[in-house]
Parts: sequence; structure tokens; C-alpha cells
Amino acid sequence: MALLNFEKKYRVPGGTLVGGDLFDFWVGPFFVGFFGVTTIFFAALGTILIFYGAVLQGTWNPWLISIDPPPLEYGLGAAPLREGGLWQVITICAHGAFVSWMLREIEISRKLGMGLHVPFAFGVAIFAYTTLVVIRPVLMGAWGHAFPYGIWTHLDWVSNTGYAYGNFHYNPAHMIAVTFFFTNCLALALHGSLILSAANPNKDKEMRAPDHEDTFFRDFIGYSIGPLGIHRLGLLLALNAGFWSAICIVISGTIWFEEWVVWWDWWLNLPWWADL
Ligand code: UQ2
Repeated sequence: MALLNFEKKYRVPGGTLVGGDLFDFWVGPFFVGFFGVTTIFFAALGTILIFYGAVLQGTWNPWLISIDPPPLEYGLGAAPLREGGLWQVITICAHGAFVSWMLREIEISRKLGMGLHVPFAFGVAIFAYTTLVVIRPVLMGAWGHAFPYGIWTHLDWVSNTGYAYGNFHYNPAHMIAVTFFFTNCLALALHGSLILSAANPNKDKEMRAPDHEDTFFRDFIGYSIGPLGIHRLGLLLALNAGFWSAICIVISGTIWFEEWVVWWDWWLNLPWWADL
């Protein structure tokens, strides 16, 4: 079905979670919906506040603009705008925009009668962000433990936080996350190259079908995960990369306080060689 005919057929009322058919319309190619409106609202307000923060800071150098969380002394309280309050309001706006965006994905999925895999996947990304700026700071008792919104300063934060626990690469959950990121990279390289090798032939050559893709991997390693399976695997790898990233940071400073390399002492202390 041609794209324009398809859209005419499926751009029908219904499927909204909030607002009934009040916002159930399109602007150009974009579905609006209640959550399209709230996304625009929070994103615009948050962006304006970031610019306001830059004015207060006195720099327009995009590398150096930084919206910092409150100093640790404010604990979990509300801070004055210039001392982290701006960061607090911007964090609320970010959550408003991200969650609105996810709910808009849900409305569009419902309209089209599709699964909710895309909003679920985006939810895992939101979870990773929320872990950094809400869950871990709350568990540690101060908003000041969150990261600053600046290109350079957030790198400083990652560096400082990492070295506060010796070397973060010894963090077992960090190891799991990194392994998922790399495996995800391998899977997407295999998948992207395989699809292009079959579906994007040279001029005057015939396109190959999924049977060829399967056969390539059966000839090669005796196993093909299949054209649907590779996408299940990809989603699994990607979501786990984000999930274990959140886990590796949330356990640092909440249930583990030492250098991460010390965690591995349990191995050295196993009873059958501890006394050797
Ligand atoms: C595959 C298949 C695809 C693919 C890819 C494979 C036809 C179009 C990439 C091969 C993938 C395998 C064997 C799994 C590799 C495992 C890990 C953990 C990276 O068989 O079916 O569909 O794109």
C-alpha cells in the first residue's frame, strides 16, 4: 500500500489515553495528542530555563554552559534558583518531556494496533536517566549527588564519580553493562551487514530474500537465529545495556562504598584457598 493511502486508512480517531478526541489530530505529518502538547510544553520550558541558566552563569560557550545541581548541604530540600533550584526545575521538565514522549508513543502504538515495544524500550532509557538524577541521589540523601547538565561538567562528574570508587571497570555490574554494549555492537554489525548484503544488491543484480540470510549463517556457523530472532536479540541486548548501566551506578555509594576492586576479595576469600 502506498504510504499516503496507508496513512489515510490508519489516521483514524481513537486509542488516546487522555483527552478523548480533543487533541486527536495531526499537524502535517505529526500526531499531536494530549502528550504531544505536554511534550512541547516541558521541552520548551526546560530549554528556556537552560538558556536562563547560561545567562546567570555568564557564558554562551556551549562546551562550558553548566546547570549544576544544588550543593550537598541542601540535602533533598528545594534550593534557590541560582543554587541548584534551576537544575531541580529543569530535571522536572526533563521528566515531564520524556514521560510525555513515551506516553505519546503508547497512544500512536495503540492507534495502529501495534505492540508497546517501542515505548517500553524508551522507558528503559528514562529509567537509566532517572536512576542517575533521582533514585541514587535520593538514596544517598542529597540532590548534589546528581550529575550537572553541561557538556564538559558532566564528563568531570563521570570521571570524579568513577575514580571515587577506585576504578569503575572493576564494578561487576559495569562489566555486565559493557559486555551488553559490545555484544549489541556485534549483533548490529552482523545484522546491518547481512541485510545490506542481501537486500541492497549492485545494479542489475537480483535482491536476495531472508532464506539467503538464514543460509549464510547456517553455512557459516551451523546456526541462524532468524530474521525475527535477531531483532529480539538486539532489543534484549540494548535494553540490558541500559538496565545494567543504571544498576552499576545505583549500587555505588548506596550499598557499596569502597573501591570496586575490593569487591573481588570474595573470590580470594573462598574457603578452599583462603588460608593458603
Ligand atoms: C541471523 C539472521 C538475521 C541476522 C543475523 C543473523 C536470518 C536477518 C545477524 C545471525 C545472528 C546470530 C547467529 C546470533 C549471533 C549472536 C550474538 C550474541 C551476537 O541468523 O537470520 O536476520 O541479521
